[in-house]
Amino acid sequence: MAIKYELIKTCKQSGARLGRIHTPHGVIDSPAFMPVGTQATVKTMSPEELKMMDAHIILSNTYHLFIRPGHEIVRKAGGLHKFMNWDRPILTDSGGFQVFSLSNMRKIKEEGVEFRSHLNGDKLFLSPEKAMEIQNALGSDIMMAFDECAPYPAEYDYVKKSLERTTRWAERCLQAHARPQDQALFAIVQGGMYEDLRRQSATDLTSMDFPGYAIGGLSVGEPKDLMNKMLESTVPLLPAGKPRYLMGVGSPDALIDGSIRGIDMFDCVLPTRIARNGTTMTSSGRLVIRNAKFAEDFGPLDPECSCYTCKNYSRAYIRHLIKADETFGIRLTTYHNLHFLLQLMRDVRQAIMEDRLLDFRQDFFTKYGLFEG
Ligand code: PRF
Ligand code: ZN
Repeated sequence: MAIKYELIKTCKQSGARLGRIHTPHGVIDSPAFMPVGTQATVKTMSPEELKMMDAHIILSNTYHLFIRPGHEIVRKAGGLHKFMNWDRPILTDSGGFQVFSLSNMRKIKEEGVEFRSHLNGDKLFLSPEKAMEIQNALGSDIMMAFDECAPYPAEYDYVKKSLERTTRWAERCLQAHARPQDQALFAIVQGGMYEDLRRQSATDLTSMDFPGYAIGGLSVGEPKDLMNKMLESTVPLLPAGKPRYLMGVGSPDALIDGSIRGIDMFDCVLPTRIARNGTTMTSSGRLVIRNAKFAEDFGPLDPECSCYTCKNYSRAYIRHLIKADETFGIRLTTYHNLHFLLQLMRDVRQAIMEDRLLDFRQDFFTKYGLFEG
């Protein structure tokens, strides 16, 4: 087995899990947030900076690296870790989701998906076997099965056919996986917003014994309550001895609410994406640094933050950089936002340790300005 999940304790107040995920490139404390490095880089951050903020794992993408530079080049470099100079764990998404969200003119068949590159329109093909070949070449610690994320909303009959195909694809991924000894392949539960389909997907996939399970097809535009309901009907069916990963979720409230429902891993482009237009997350809520009211504000982005950005630079300076289109401005906001979410997860883990995650949630939501429910 390429990875091992070690359950340290369950929060008596909330049921959240504190754990350690052991991988060939080191240990991930969980619940964990994974910064997204789609194109073999977490936009504007060096690996040294990611280590300074103590990121344990990053995520990268099969779809993007397949299109450019091509997985054979990454293989020749000695794998993705060497190629990008990151020696901690890497998880790669399978391309399933990105084919649907980015490419044009895709055709889904039993064999796989035909699509056109979002870069130059080239006709390309991804299948379970191809997604495994690419991820085997990249050498990620955790690989994802090739799936279809149904849109929201979607008809019951469509979602049922789609999840059943995703299950058959997961079986083919398992068959095609060439490096199970040093790369862990996670299956992805789908089923749209239908509880019985979610249960069907979870039951069928867990009978196949993957080293970890992801929950896909959520955070696709549905209301928060609906996502939480889907989690509540899915997570209890997943094996307790393996990691559970909620894909594409990363707003502060969803990280806390997902942890409470037994999720161990999360990823999201949110902190890096909003940083690039000058939006930051702080302990008292979101702050748009371009705003004129910060022109002469010489305090840090977040007075409660201990990150490199907040220790050394003011709101006024960062606002100036962003308005002047200076790259250093978005580097500073990106560093802070990633540090903020990594610190949030450290706080969540501490709260689990002390059996007080529901109290922590209440305090955090109140301060962050999220209405309570
Ligand atoms: N499948 C895959 N990647 C994903 C998703 C999914 O359903 C989502 C859904 N939020 C994000 N990333 N393969
Ligand atoms: Zn900061």
